[in-house]
Amino acid sequence: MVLNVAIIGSGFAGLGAAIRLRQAGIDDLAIFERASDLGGTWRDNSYPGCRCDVASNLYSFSFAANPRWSNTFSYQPEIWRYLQDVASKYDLRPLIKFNHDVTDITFDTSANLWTITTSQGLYVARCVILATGGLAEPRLPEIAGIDTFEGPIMHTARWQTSLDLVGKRVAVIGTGASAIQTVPQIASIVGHLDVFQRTPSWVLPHQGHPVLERTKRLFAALPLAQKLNRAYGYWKRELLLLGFVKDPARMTRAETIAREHLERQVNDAELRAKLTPSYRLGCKRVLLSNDYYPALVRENVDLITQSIECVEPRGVRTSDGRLHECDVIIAATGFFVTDNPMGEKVHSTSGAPLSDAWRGNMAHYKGTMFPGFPNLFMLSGPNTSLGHSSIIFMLESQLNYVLSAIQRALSSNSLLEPTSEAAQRWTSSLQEKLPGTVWGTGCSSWYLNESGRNTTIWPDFTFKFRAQTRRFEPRDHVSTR
Ligand code: N01
Repeated sequence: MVLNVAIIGSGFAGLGAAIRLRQAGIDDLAIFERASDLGGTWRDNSYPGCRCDVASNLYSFSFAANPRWSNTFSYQPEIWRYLQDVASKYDLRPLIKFNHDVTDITFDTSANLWTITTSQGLYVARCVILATGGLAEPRLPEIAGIDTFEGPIMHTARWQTSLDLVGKRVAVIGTGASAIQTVPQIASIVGHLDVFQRTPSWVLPHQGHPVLERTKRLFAALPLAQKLNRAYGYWKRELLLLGFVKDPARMTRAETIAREHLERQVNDAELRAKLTPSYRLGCKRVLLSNDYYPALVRENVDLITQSIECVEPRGVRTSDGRLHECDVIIAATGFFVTDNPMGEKVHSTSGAPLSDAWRGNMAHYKGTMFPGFPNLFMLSGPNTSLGHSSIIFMLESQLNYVLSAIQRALSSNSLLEPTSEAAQRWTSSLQEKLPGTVWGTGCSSWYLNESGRNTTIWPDFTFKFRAQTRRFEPRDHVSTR
């Protein structure tokens, strides 16, 4: 059977795509999911303390509000449950082919169809939506000798609940968003904790708090009240963009707040100095926490800032020659983002891998379509991530475009792809803008690819992206039958 649309991934993006397609009357869909359950990054990141740093009223589908969020900034179990509830409400489970790992997506020019190779066989589809996400492939650190470590090594995105950390000597490598959430949770149960920091993060006070029962009742009874709350949160975040994009010097005020936060929570001047970043706030992801610094000042916790020389069977050796013995290593070392292996599995009509778009060797159109990839769409594609607001808003914007394109492609039985000129115009305008933003102020981050080019971030107001993805623009595409 030829599918109308093959959706790869069952996280926020994949589920959102299936809902919108079905609402538009498009059937013969399948969602391919490599795991045995849905939820994407919110299924995989089950480490203790995992929480979203965007308020839940905004970090959820506009068409599926949840009046029962228990916290203004929800923890992972509740977000994952939300996705399960959405899948049930829209009856999506029958569409999902679980345990189907997609290994190749190639366009068959003789049949004008996409061939999707999975661990459980071949499928063909008229259109493909890649909803595989940017934070899907955990990156283990490349450290000499890491394979020789005698104990377990666990990435935060592959947390093993069966691994008992109580009383153990634990090393956490990395101090990004995942580390600062999990360190406070495990610090009180482990015997000793060494936190290996390569670059300090800017940490702002967390504003999250439990939602009052009466607020939940209000949101349930009066959906407009929740919509207004969402709109308020949205516009407050849009204003932040002035600092991120228009004038990074505006970040000075937030830097002062972060420094005061650090001073309030850490008395030791030497430790404070180690924790003070030397780059502009916002250049790397801004972190929110009220319990990370207090965890670091605990008796049983050490912040190690000497660089890691190697890993040995009994622990981590730093450049000062010291061996930090440990029983378990936790890698909070992030993800393959600009070098996501998925990009190598998808090929254009001429055989070029989609990963070229992240490398900066291939222009993209609205982060969603690519010349040479007819009827193929990517959600959370190049330059659609954000440093200041909710990625769900961007996803829903992309879905407007994707839906309008797929309706046209299916109804006219045609193949649509952006012209090289339109894609080049789009990509060049972003690349002209990005160096002047906070992400171009000279730090290393997962927003930048190997050559330092930012192929990740959308450098403008999100409402501008919404306006530009409102509907399919025929003049920017070639259509063939
Ligand atoms: O990963 P990261 P993450 N030796 O890449 C260090 C989302 N997220 O999983 O900064 C030593 O940010 C690396 O050091 P440096 C969110 O978008 C959201 O924490 O490169 N250290 C860094 O400290 C987030 O931004 C939430 O010098 C090494 C850390 O590891 C994104 O996921 C929660 C190393 C990696 O930090 C990724 O966050 C969790 C090495 N060889 C995740 N290699 C929320 O919503 C890497 N590092 C709050």
